[in-house]
Amino acid sequence: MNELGRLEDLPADYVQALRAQNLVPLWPSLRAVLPPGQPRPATRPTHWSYAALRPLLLQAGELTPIERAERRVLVLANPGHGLEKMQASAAMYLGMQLLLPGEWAPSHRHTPNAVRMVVEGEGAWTNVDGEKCPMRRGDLILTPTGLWHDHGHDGDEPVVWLDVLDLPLVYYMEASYHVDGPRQAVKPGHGERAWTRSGVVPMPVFQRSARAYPMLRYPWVEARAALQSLAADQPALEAVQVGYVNPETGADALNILGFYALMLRPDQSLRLPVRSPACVFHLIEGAAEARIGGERFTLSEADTCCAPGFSAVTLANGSSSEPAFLFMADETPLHRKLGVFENRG
Ligand code: GTQ
Repeated sequence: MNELGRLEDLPADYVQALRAQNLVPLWPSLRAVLPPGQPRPATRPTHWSYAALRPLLLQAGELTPIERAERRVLVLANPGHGLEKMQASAAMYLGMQLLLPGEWAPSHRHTPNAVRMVVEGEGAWTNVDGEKCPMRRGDLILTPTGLWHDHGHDGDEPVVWLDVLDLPLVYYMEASYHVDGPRQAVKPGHGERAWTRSGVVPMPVFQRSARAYPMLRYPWVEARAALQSLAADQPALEAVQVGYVNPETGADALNILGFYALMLRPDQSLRLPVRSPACVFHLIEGAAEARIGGERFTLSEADTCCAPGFSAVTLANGSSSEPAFLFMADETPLHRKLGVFENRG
């Protein structure tokens, strides 16, 4: 590889003359923007302990009333990007949101897509496009781009959930904005009831479903049962994994980020293929260890960690008697659409 010329090699008055015309020489920066062989992600392997963040989140509940916060969220920021960027990876944003009994997070809609992974507490709900979705531990609830949503809480204990948004990407695209709106009336219909049985689906003989997103709530009881059935049916299967899809099209549930649930059998250690997208792991149930690049994280329930793209990841169940269940979010749909997806095995 040739040693490329540096900026300092050029006469200062020449560089100045370029700058005056909004011109920049490529060659001093060529290797930075096109590094050899593989990208150099800013995203760092990072672990967020729920035990450490929970008291700080509850403290936010005392310090800032919901009216002053709109969304009471502590952002899980990746230090590799700089905390102020509020990114977990290039395309993913993660936040832990707290809603206290009786509180209401007002209705709005925005261009970034969001999902909620419910972490703890009973009695909260999200109204998405008129569908009132109860929030139970492990449930995945979509708020696709442009749909109205508000969060309410009729229970009597704090409710916490993990928000995953494609905000960093949409913001980078200069396409991020929100609109406030009135409280949304609850409409009839629950996607997960209509799409509830394997192998048989609603047949819109006269009319295709009017909704681009026919299913908004993916109950954990169903995803967990699917993983256990899969594991029982295929004892030799290494990766006991399901993906959250749009049941009408079979495509990824949302356009930009992908969502999955994974079961590790007791004592199982699973090496994941090295792939281009960054990936987030959130432990729903059990105990696990994540080895990401040279880092090693012990995950307790509700812990979250992040792996940069092109990194070697091994997940291990920390129990010899119980399965472990993980929720995963990644940038695969985006990479595929852009044509840059790679799986290096
Ligand atoms: O609940 O609508 O973590 O709009 C960030 C932005 C949550 C939400 C976040 C949001 C929301």
